[in-house]
Order: sequence, then structure tokens, then C-alpha cells
Amino acid sequence: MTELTAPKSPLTANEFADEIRQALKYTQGVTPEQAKTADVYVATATVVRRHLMDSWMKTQQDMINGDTKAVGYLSAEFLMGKQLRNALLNAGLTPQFEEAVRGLGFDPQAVVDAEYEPGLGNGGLGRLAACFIDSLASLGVPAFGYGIQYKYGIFRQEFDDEGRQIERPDYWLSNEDPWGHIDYERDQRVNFGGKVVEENGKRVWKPSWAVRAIPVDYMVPGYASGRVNTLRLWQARSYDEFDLLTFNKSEYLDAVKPQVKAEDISKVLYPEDSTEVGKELRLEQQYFFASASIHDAIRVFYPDTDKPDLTTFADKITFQLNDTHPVIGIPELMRIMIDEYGYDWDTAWEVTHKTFNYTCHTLLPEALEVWPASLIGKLLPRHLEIIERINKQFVSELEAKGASEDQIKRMLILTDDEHPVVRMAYLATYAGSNVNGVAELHSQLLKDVTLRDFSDVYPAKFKNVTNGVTPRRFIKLANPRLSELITEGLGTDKWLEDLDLLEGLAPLAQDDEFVKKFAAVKHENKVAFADFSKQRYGAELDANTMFDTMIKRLHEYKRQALKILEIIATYSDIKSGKVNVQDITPRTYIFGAKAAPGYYLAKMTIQLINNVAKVIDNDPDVNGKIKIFFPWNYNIEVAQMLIPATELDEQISQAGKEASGTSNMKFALNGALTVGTLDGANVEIRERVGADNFFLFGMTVDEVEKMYEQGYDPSKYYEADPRLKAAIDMVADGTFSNGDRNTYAPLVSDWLTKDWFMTLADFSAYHDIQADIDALYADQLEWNRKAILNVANSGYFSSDRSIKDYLDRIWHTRSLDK
Ligand code: H53
Repeated sequence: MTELTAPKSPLTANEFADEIRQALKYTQGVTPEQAKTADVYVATATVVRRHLMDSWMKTQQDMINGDTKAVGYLSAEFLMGKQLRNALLNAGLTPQFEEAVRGLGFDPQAVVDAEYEPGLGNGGLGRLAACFIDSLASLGVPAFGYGIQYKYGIFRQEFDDEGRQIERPDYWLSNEDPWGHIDYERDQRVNFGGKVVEENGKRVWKPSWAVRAIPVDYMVPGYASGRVNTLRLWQARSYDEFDLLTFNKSEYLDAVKPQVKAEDISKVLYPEDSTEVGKELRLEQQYFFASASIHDAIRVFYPDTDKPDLTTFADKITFQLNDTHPVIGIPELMRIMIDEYGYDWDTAWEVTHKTFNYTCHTLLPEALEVWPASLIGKLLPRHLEIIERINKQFVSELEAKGASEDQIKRMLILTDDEHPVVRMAYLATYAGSNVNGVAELHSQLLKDVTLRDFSDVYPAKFKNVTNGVTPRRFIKLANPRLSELITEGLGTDKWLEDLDLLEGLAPLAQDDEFVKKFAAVKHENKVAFADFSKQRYGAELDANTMFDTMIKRLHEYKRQALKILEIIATYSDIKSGKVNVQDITPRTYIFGAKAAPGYYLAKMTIQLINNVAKVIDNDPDVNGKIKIFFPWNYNIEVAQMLIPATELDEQISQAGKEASGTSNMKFALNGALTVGTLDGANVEIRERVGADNFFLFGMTVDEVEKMYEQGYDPSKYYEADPRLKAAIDMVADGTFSNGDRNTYAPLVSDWLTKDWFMTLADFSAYHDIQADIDALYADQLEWNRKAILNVANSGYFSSDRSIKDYLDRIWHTRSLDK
């Protein structure tokens, strides 16, 4: 192996300890005796960064000097999780760290825990971006992640005494962030507002205000690749510290207004997920990071010249648009080429078309962003002109292809009604080279339904790349016990770089000794999670019950309601004496979920879950057989504890609504069995792990469609199923609201009259499958055999595989030479 591939470190534990002492002294100004755990964390991070510096610089040089096209992953969210353990693992420094820190008198885990988790994402989309940049670096592909360094990440969730969600600001930067390097010298100017005028026959944008974009650079070390890429997150700053004139008139607050406005742009992450936001500030954020990133790429790839040959731009970098959030980058690159560098339209179009690709992550029409043309015109008047021209060109192209008037109208990028809007997904689909969905089923539905007209006209653009997750964070770091057992079973730890090797575990599912070891690992993980829950949340969990988990954003389509209604029905069976409590398989139902602050029914569902938990806990009739645990503020840290401890994973969305899901992959890889619908990546997981090792239930996409067509009446299901009726009646009659019948009335009424995601229609199938689950669980050896087969057959869901698919199907680039 060449020196580049070796993650081995030249640092010994003693040298590591010395470097920590130095960093403590020269950066924090404390001795090891004076140091607090958090100081040691910061010092350790400093040492790790320093250690990665050579590889980082070499990767950048090789990227700029070589001829390997880079990837620019443009994403409004990067949900990175804590950095220290990941950086140590990828840099090959974990053992030295443990020894060094212990030698200094500190507990290594406490040092790791001192890091504050950056929450710069909402959920699946942001975490996917984080997995992807890990895989890009691990595969040695030159890449930038480009995004925003929000001052406040996703809100910190608390529950009040009534079980309601409270949102608290997440001021993560109030603590030192030793990973981010602020590079004031490589800032970019981002303009807004004003108007466009004609000068010497040219359209010239005269903006009325500007923001300074300052890059904050994070290293992205690859695992065992010797490569370190960059995550560049932009911070918005004002150019005008003060308006002195106003200030002199002692109107202090007015004087700092422009500054406040500029800095607002990177102040807060929108706490929405898979739903439309449509606020002016959001568009400002999108343009802010798209514009700064494109200018940055030009600076990086054409150093030392103010006359770059941008006709080669698409050979230098390919931009992946992570959902519609960065799509305003398309007219921006057109504008830069035409207005700033003097290219003609056709040349700019060709380069732009080649440079961009678009990933769509949704099937919900309301999540496809649409901006009023008037708003774009106000904030970005020149971009609106460019979009108008793109739209014209598009219409001509469609006419030439013989599209009907109706079809053209349906496909307009800029609508022609009274209040025209720009459909960002359509803009990206037309302008970019490729469009991909994130799981087989999702990509198919994009072609058949969501973007059907486009796929009819441009079939070759449509691709699928099934999502994946990084095995480094989600197996090795999250589940060290299982990792050891896998390595023992396979006789190598190469699976961390080639997850298909997990297939080698399949025969071991028939080896009872191995199965028992596997079961013991799961049990230890459950005990560890119970300890964590006790310490962090004061919860009492029984590790001898089945751990049954549902973690995802709270959304009606994901159907947390289905699960809570089934739990309530079980409770009602106990109360009515229909089932003997002794016959129940003891389960701990674990939920983790944040609801968007303005999402009324989602927040009410959280409140309901919390109050059902309370009632069940306090009811002696239940006798501890079932318990609900809902840890507040679910985040990556909790995920890393909970996924390895889970035995049953709930993926119960309405078929045709979840684009992919990625926790389903993490669970399968950590040996949980899934109960799920044929939705998103569940379909592929089931195909791979085997139908016998997956609990399938519920309507299919076609059945759902048919039911919508026929007209869906949820009350029929309520009337027909006594268990369901009893459960809903309990919610309505105040059992979970101290007798108050109003508390959940809106939820109950929605279930009975609307139930858009057909929770009631799938209820009885969901209940029936529970018996199969319990029966299998009673045979622990069999259960664990199936769990092992889930691990063995899920190697496909590594994000390394996803990235290789992007390389082959979309980006057409490769790793840097070693
Ligand atoms: O993206 C994940 C998918 C998941 C999907 C999610 C997502 C967001 O987190 C935010 C916006 C959006 O349109 C989609 O819901 O199914 O796994 C990564 O692709």
C-alpha cells in the first residue's frame, strides 16, 4: 500500500499527549491540571486537525493540479453529528487518543461527550449529505460540501408538563467550535435587490444591498484513504458595521439595522422538513450560499487569473443540487458567465447544463419549492430575466418536439397566470443534465407521476441512485460491540471499506454459537441504552423487553399515529380484559421525533404520545408489560445509542410517500428487524434481506391510488373494527387528557373525516402483523438468525455504494490517483 492509503498514524500516544499539552498551553492557556474536560476536547480537536493538515493540503493540490473533475455537493443542510470520534477513526488515531487522554487524567468518553452536537440539518436530507461527504472522502474523490453555517441549528426540543413540544434555540456556537476554520481572506460578495438597467446594449444589474459571505472550512477526512476534503459553510456578515450618520443622531438601533439584516441570512436553519416554507429569508439563504459557492469554485479552479476560461468549468467541477434549495444557482451561473465574464447565452447555457444535476427527495407536491416571480424580481431582478429567457427557450424546445399546448402549460417553469411563480424543480429538471430519485420506487414514481411530463420528453435524464449510510459512523462508532463481532466473524475489518463483505456473515446465521454471541451483543446494547436513558432522561427501561423503535420527523405521512393507535388499542384490550396482561409480549415502545413548530397536528400527536406514556406508566393493570419512552430532543447522538439497541424498527409510512428513508438502512445494518410498508427503500431492503426476514403489511402504492380514486371514507374503518374504535374513543373521551374531551378533538376529527394518509385503512393489517412479530420474538434463536441475515444482506446500503453509483451514472468522475 502507498503511504496515502494508510490510516496508520506516525503519532504515538506519548506524542499525542505532548501535543495536547502544547495545545492546552498555547491555545487555551491552561496547564493539564487546570484544564477542564472541555479544554481537553478543544485541544484534542486542534491536534487532530493539525495532524490532518498535510493530507488536506495535498488533496487540494492534487485536485487543482490534476485532471480529475471534482464534485460540489450543494446542500442547505449538513447534519454532521459530533466530529471528534469520527475524525479519530478516519485518521487512525483512536487508540493513541484513548491512551493519551487517560494518561493526562481524563476519561476519553467524557472528552468526546464535551462536544456540542451541531444541528445544521432537519433530518434525512441533511444526514444524507453528511454521509455522502464522508464516502466521497473515503473513496478519494475530490469534493466540496457547500452549505450554510447557521448560527442556530435545528431547535432544541423540550416537553412541558402537559407533554407538549417546546422549541428552544440551539445556540451551538456559544461553545468553541475547534473544527471550523474561518477564512476571512476568501470571502465573497453576494448582492441583492435593486434593478436591471440597459447600458451599451447590455443588461446590467444594479443591486441595492450586499452581504459578505465568509467561508468556514471543516475538514472531511476519508476513512483509510489518506484524503481529506472540505466542507465549506458560509457565514453571512455585514459590510457596514455602522451607519455613522444615523448613529451620530443617536439612533443606535436604526444604525445597526443593515448589519442585523445581513447577518440574519445565516442566523437560523428553517425547522421544516419535507414541507414547503416559502419565506423571503429562505430565498435569501438559498441565493446566498449558491452564489458564494459558485464564485468560490471559480476562484479555486482558476487561481491567479481574472480571465478564467469558463468553457472548461464543467470539466473542473460538477454540482449536485440537493433538493430544490440550491436551484437558484442555475440562473446564477448563467448570470456570472454572461454578465461578469462576457460569454454569450449559448455558451453559458451549455456550461450550465453540463455542470448541474438535481436530486429530488420527495413525492409530496407541497414540498417542491415554488417562488412567486414577484419575489424573485424584487430580490434578484436579473435572475428573473434569465429565468424568463430560460422558460422561453424551453417552450420553443417543447414546441419543436411537438408537445401539446396543454402539456406545455403544465410544464412551464415560469407560470403564465395572474400570479406567476417559478417552479424550482422544473427549472432544475430542464436545465440540469440528470435528475435522480433516492430509491427505486421513488425514482419510478418521479417518472410516472411527479415529473411525468418531463420524463416523457427527456427520458434519458432520469436516473435512480438509492440512498446509503456511512458504515463508519453508523456501525463502527455507534455499535462497537457488533463491529467487533463482525470482524471476528469475517476475520477482517475490511468490511468498513467494502460493506458487501458482510455477506460473509450469512452462513453464520446457522451457527448457534455465533447467533448467541450476536444476541448477547444486542442485549448489551440494550442495557447500555437503558443506562444512558436513566442518566440523561431519568427513565427506567427494562432491557428484557422488546425494544421497538420509531425515529423520524413527526409527519402525518410517516404515520406515528398508526403506532400510537395500536399501542392504545393494546392498552384498551388490557383494560377491558379482552387480553390477559400476562399473555402480552413485553415491549418498550421508543419514539424520537421533532415536529415543525407550526405543524399543528404533528405537535398534537407528540402531546398524545407523551400522555399515553404517562397513563400507561401509572396504571397498575399494565403491570409494566408495555412502556412508552419518548426521549426529547432526538438527535444524532441519541440515534447512535438507540439504533444498535433496537430489535424492531418501524417504517410504516403510507406507501408512495416516503422517498427513501435512511434510518431503515441503519437499523437493518445494526440487526433490527423491520416492520414496514412497501414504501421508499423498504422495498429494496426487503428484497435483499429476504421476505421471510421482514414484517410486511399494508396497502401498496396502487391500492392507495385506487382508494383515493374511489373516495376514501375513514369512518367506515372506525365503525368496522372494534379495536380501532375503542382506541379512537379513548383519545376522544379524555382518557389521555384528564377527562378533557377537547384536547385531541382536532386530531380525532381529522382521523374520522379526512385521514389523508389512510392510517385507519391500514390499521387492521398493522395489528395482524403484531402477532407474527410476537411469535417470532418468543423464539430468540430464530429472531436473531433473521437479524443476522439483515446485517449480512444490507451491505448494499453503504453510502460508498451510493457514491459509486453517482460517479458512474451522473458525475462521470473518479478517485484521485493514489
Ligand atoms: O430525504 C431523505 C429521504 C426521506 C425524505 C428526506 C427529505 C428531507 O429530509 C427534507 C426534504 C425532503 O424533500 C426530503 O423525506 O425519505 O430518505 C434523504 O433522501
